[in-house]
Amino acid sequence: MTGVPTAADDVRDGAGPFRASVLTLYPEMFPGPLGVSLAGRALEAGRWALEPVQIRDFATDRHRHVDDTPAGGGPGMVMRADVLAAAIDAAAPEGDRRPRILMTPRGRPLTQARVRALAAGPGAVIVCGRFEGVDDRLVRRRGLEEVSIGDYVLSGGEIAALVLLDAVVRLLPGVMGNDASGETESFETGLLEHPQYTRPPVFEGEPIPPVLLSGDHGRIARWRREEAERVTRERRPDLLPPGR
Ligand code: 6GU
Repeated sequence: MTGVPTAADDVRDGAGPFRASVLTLYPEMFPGPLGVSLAGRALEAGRWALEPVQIRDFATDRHRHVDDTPAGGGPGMVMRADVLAAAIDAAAPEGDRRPRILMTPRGRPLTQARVRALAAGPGAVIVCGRFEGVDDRLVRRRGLEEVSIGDYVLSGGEIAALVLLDAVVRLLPGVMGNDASGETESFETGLLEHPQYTRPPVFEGEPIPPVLLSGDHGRIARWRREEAERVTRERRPDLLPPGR
């Protein structure tokens, strides 16, 4: 944890800044990219806190094993329930109100609505899965919410945890530079964003669409809405209301 309390801290429930505990075999991957730019400056300012926890520190055998062969046979290794339980109980003792999340490709897809809810809460305890998976008894007995960031397989949950935290941190009070830009962006309006242009007015012979230089704000708003619908229909028809 860094920095002193700021005005942004007391708007979340009087409970201090958003606090993320990340349980991982690779704590050196954190804060990683979240240590620079918007998220990094907010971390240094104490608007959020990050506590990486080395799962291996909670192993009990001489060789500090955190995984074992899958019951019933098969390839790969499974993370042990007892080791992970000890790590979770140390990072989030009884009474810790933060949601507990397991990053896994088997999880429910992460959505902007879930990101918004997390950002409004006290923080998160995030378990990064590795190997073939995690003992399912641990998932149920510690109430882990299984979350995926998309339909592809990563080598571990760490990069997925960084994605989730990036999405959350930019919504925390005082973190995002231009607060109005949050209201028009993709997934907040329910549509993908319209295309954007800036200077120069002609690039390699291609002009900016003239409507954007017309000064007619009604026409501009209509063009942007139509373009947002067109792009969404082409790329993500699943986001459109039925019949659009
Ligand atoms: Cl959360 N973890 C891993 N290992 N792979 C993923 C994922 C998570 N989400 C999509 N692919």
